Amino acid sequence: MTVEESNRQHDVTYYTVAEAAFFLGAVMLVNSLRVTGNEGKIVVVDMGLAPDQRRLLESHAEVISPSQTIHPTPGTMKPYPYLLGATGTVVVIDSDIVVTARLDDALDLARNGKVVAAPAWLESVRHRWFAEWEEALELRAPLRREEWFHNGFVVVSTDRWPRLLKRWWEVCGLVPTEQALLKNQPFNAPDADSLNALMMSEFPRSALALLPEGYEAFGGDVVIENVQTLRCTLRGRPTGLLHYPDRPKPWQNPGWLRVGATAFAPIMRRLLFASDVPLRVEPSDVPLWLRPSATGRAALMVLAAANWTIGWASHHLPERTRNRVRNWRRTAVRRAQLSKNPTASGVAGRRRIHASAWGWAAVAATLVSAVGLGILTILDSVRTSAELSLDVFGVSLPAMR
Ligand SMILES: [Mn+2]
Repeated sequence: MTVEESNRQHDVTYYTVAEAAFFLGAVMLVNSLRVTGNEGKIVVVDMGLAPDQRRLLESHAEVISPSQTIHPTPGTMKPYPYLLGATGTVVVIDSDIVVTARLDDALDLARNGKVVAAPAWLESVRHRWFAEWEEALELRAPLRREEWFHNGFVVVSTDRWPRLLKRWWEVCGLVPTEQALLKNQPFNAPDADSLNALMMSEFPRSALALLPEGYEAFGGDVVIENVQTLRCTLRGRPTGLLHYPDRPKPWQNPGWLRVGATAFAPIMRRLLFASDVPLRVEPSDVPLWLRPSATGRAALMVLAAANWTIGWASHHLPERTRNRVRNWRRTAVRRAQLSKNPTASGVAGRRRIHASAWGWAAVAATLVSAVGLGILTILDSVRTSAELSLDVFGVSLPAMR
C-alpha cells in the first residue's frame, strides 16, 4: 500500500452493530477488513455482547454501549453513528458480512458525493414499495417509486450528506415496531425500509449509487479462489462483500444446514484462527465442525456431505417427500428458497422411480452422516480440553499459516 492510499483511508470509519449471537460474525468482519488491507477505525455498537466477547473486540475496535435504542432489533441501530457524531466517510456494515477485497471503489464513490449501497438480490424484492411509508414515516418530500436496495453495506460522506444519518435515525424511530417481525407488512424491515423511503423522497435519486450486481454476494454462492487473501468470485467476477443474512448464521451450531455453509467454512476458519488476524478466538468458542483440529475437519467433512445430500435429495426425491424435506429445511434455516427447476410434466415413470431411489439413498446417506457426527461429538467430548486448546493439528493446514 502506498502512503497516499494509506492516508486516503484515514477518513473512513466502519460501524457495525453486534449482539452475543453475532459475536463471531463481528470478529470475522473486523479480521476480514484488515486481511484485505482496508484501514480506518472500526466501531462496534454493543447490543448485548457477553463481557469476554466485548473485551476481545475492544482489543482492535472501539466498542460502545448505546445511550438509547429505538427497538430491541439490533438492525434498527444502523443509523446510530449519527448520535456518535460520525464524520468523514462513514461505512455502516452488517456483522454478518465478510469483506473480500479493498473497498476503495465504493469509498471513492461516497467521497465524490454518492450514497453507496448494494442492489437487492431478488428481482421481486427490488419492487418492494408501500405508499404507507410517506405518512407513517413523516417524509418531508413526496414518495417516489424507485428500486428497493439492500442496506447491509452503506457508505456515505458526512461532508456531502450531513443530514442523511440524522434523518435515517429519526425515520427509523417512526417505524411501527409491532410490525417488525411480521411477513409482507409495509414496515417489517425497519432499518432498510426507512433508508429506502428516504432515498425515494427527501434525497435525489441521482445521489444513490448501487454497486454492481455480485459485488455483495450470498456467502453460500461464491467460489473461494484464495482462502488466504479472501479472494472470491461469483460467476467469474470478484466479489467485495459476502453476506449471510437470516438465521441460523453459518457460525452457529445448526449453521451447517444453510446453503453453502460448509463450503464457506474454510473462510470462517481462516478469519477466526489464522495467525495473521488481529482478533483470534478459542476453538472451544466455535461449533465443533469449525474448529481447526482433526476432529473439527472430520466433522466438517461429514456435515459437508450431509449438506450436499440435503441439497441433492431435494432435487431427486418424489415431489411430496421433496416438499416435506424442503419445508423442513426452510423451517430449520428460516430462509425461503426460490423453487428451482419445477418438475417437467411428462417425466417417464421409470425415471421417476429411478430418481426416487437415488433420493432415498441420499436420505440414508444423510442418516449415516448424522450418526457419524454423533460419534465424533461423543469422541470430542471425552478428549481433554487441554488437547483442544493445544490444537497440534491446526498448523498442518496451509490456510492457517
Ligand atoms: Mn445482514
